[in-house]
Amino acid sequence: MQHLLLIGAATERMQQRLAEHFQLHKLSEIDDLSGFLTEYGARISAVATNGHSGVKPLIMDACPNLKVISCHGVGYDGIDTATCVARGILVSHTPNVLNAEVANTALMLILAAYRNLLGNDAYVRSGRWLRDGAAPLSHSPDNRTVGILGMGRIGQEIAERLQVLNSSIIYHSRSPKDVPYTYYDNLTDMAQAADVLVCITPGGPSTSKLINREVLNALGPDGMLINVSRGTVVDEAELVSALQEKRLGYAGLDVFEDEPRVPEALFAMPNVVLLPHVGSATHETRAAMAALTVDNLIQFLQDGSVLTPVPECTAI
Ligand code: NAP
Ligand code: 8YV
Repeated sequence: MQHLLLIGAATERMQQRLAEHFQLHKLSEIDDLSGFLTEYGARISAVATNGHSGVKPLIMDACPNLKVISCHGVGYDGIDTATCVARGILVSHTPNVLNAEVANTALMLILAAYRNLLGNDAYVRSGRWLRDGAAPLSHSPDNRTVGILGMGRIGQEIAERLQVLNSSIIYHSRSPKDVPYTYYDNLTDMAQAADVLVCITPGGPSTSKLINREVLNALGPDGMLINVSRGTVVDEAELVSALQEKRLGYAGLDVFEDEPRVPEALFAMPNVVLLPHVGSATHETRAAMAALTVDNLIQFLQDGSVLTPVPECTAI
């Protein structure tokens, strides 16, 4: 049996399936990593991980016969694909099976922010409804112009689901896509035209801090920023000051620059909705992601290919 190193959490079912096909080693149960790598490093041919944990250089270097990395998640910014390509290591990820869930999360954040879901819930629980009467009015999410940064698999699903709110969809990516929405080749111009800006690009250097002061100012004091992509896409310090100075109206955030650390300045803001990176985190979707993570590895055992390679590895 080939040896597999499991990095990060995995459901019981996923662990069970991995153990049926591989000699399974769980990083979480290894006390002496350097001792483990000395003994098993050369025997590890497969890794299952997630996009955040990735595979650290220490492990990459100590596993010279690594052949496949299966990422549980569509984003794989924690995996050094350039090194993988150079070493002939195949990398797979889990696209599409989570599109609907992440799109639901974006919609949930838009609705919660406009309709003051958290404030109204607190209004009931704290007894203010009884004491003070009707709650203050909120704003409607209907008929808004929504700018999507990243019109890929999930971006397109978000656009489709936004039809129920009668949204006008505009978008920005590096190249126009074959979609019935208006393309902006300039992100600031799109922010200027949008009521809501939804970030759903990959993370990594090419998208680092795309949402900067200029973009936030263009979105404006009534504007809303939704981030379900990666925290690195937004300049978080600029976001906090835009909200503090009321240059931005609302924010709905599932991801942060330094997770699980979230700027405490955001905690007291009633116009901000915060989630602990749960865009895909339902039992149903995580089961589908786990199944694809393992299926990729089984496919590799069968014929040396994977079902859903990351684009960098399609030629391997
Ligand atoms: P995808 O199909 O590859 O789409 C990514 C889109 O981003 C493409 O339209 C791409 O178009 C655009 N893009 C890439 N780099 C860009 C740049 N520098 N500037 C502007 N646009 C850029 O990916 P997906 O499956 O939709 O997933 C997107 C990301 O969502 C993942 O990589 C992950 O980081 C995040 N995600 C988060 C959660 C969560 O739990 N919150 C869950 C799943 C995924 P161009 O190449 O033409 O620019
Ligand atoms: C998860 C995600 O946080 O798929 C992604 O890119 O961000 C999420 O679905 C994670 O990757 C699960 O391991």
